[in-house]
Amino acid sequence: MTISREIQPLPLDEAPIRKALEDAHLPSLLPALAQITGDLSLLRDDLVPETVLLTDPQGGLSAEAQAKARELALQTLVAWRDAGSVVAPPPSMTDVRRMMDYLIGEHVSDEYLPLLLEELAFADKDARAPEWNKDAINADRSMRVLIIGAGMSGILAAHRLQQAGIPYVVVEKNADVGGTWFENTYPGARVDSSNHAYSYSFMQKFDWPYHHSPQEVLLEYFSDCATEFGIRDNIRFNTEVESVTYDEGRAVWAVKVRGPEGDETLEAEAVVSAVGQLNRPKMPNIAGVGAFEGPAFHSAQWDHSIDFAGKTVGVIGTGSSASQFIPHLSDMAGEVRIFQRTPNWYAPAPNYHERVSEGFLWLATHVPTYAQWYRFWLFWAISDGFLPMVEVDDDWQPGDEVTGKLNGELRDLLAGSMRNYLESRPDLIEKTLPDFPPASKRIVVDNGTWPKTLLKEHVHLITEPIERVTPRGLLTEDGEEHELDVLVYGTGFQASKFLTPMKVVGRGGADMHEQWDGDARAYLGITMPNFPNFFFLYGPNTNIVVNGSIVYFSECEVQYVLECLKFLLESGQQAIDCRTDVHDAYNERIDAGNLKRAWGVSSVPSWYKSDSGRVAQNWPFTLLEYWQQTKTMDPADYVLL
Ligand code: N01
Repeated sequence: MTISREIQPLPLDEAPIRKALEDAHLPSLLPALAQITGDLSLLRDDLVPETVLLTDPQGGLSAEAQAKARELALQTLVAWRDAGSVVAPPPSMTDVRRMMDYLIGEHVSDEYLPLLLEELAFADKDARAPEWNKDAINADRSMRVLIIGAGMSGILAAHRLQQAGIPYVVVEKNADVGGTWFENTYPGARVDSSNHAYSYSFMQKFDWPYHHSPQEVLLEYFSDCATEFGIRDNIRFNTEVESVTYDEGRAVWAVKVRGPEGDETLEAEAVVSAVGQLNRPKMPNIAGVGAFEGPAFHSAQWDHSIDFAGKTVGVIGTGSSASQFIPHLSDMAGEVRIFQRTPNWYAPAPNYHERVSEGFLWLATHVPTYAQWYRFWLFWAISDGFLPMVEVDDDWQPGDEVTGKLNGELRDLLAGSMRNYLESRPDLIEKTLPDFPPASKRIVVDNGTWPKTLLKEHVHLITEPIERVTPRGLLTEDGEEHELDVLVYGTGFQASKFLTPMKVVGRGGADMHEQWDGDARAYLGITMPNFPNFFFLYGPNTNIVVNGSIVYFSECEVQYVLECLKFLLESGQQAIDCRTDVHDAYNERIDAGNLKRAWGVSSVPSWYKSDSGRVAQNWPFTLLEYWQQTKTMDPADYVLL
């Protein structure tokens, strides 16, 4: 089991405490100490952080203030240990608010408090667990739920249904759980949000080895969650859903699956799609794909049998995946030719490849609530406060390099960082600096590895468009044929083709894909008209761009789905079908919101948009708003069947 939430006793020797404090994240440590001792005077005015910025973890505290804070922490921990290491009773709301205010250096708005308390999950309290049970509400009612997919969202949905006593089965096409973390095994795959935030709020892990852990650590985490939740026996592995059809007369979904034993039809009163947005590899629409005679594969289907030593490897694409595996390829291969169609913005994350320091780890596993306060700090640093940086000002014009004042400041920061690295190669600066606003497409996380890779002599960045794939390599429009030994497609996923290739047929024979007509929409990203009791997790317009972790969204979505099921049990209704007017009005607002964001107005290609150019993936508003909207279910939004 890798999910450790154990807190070790403090040692009698002061030396290890003092040593660990050298690595302390002080803005998180002092509220933790205030909480365990109940002594809020520790949150001294002279030690209040000025900022919450990922690039300035100590919040602008001067060296002198940091030294004072460390000494104060040492004295406090020693005294607390000597008094028996008894954790003070849970703090009052007023006290929690004071701790939060201290940590972020300003007043936390009232609206955020309940959300933040859930996210903090002190004392292992799972505030989002259903406090009801199906049989207590209606033991006789048949309420079987079929979940498609056992990745991060599917595991979560299964756990919540189990907590509520609702029978469920999970159908998973792969041989094990983990979804994206099971499939993407390319070298260098790691989570590009901090894993202290990219984890379930109620299953926080205190001993993450890295700030951004590699794929195998994330896979282990989700796998251990599945085991600990006790859901594995309800998962049918190596089984793929082919079609889902609603039987109106019986208010039951017939789910046709293909598994090791052949085809079978399962029945359920409700279906939860947890298939993810970045699930089906996308091959580029370049002439001759398939013509290359050497080994060729997509990043999500990495061929681990290949020995790259001495080989010339071509890579199409420079998105988040390619930016992670190309540096590793450059260590292994003789030559790497990178074919870039559109450049990216790179966000500096200095700790991207770093192990969590020993001192931090020690504190996280010896000081109760320290890890949770660090999660809160991250939540604040990456969340709603960041949104204004991608807003479109009223005087924005198509073609502008920034969408507004703050976006311009972000641009300067990112461009400055890239220029510094590539100072010696103006040609690379020219090729890598985008002429479009930051956040028009996904900003790639980096710690300087990308520009350093480009500077290697055997790495070539080619921006000449590809004309076609040939048996020997890639022909670019300037007439040059780039001969390759291996070709890797880092070309992303069919993100806007939600639920492809499944066929889903709802009320009145409505076909889900036909209804969407290439442009997926849903109410809250969760339900859509004509598909009663069918719920999406990570559905249309629930992807976040700059603010937060996608696990947070899944937790909100699952909470809403559970509310819907509870309503069905309590009301005795057979099914709920989203009202068309509610769905349409909601989507109008989403579209208008996205048009006020960099990714909505920009014309650069990105997986955020469907073929029509509409942003079908992204949520344009705050995290708070999504939490508020999904906290409860309003029956008035639905046709009751
Ligand atoms: O895919 P992408 P990705 N000709 O779609 C290029 C998540 N992720 O797999 O920019 C030439 O971003 C395309 O060029 P362009 C993360 O959310 C998470 O890299 O469209 N080039 C682009 O460069 C990420 O955003 C982690 O002009 C073509 C690339 O292929 C998402 O997955 C790690 C082309 C595709 O980039 C997808 O990232 C990795 C063509 N015809 C990924 N077609 C984590 O850490 C496409 N391209 C959790």
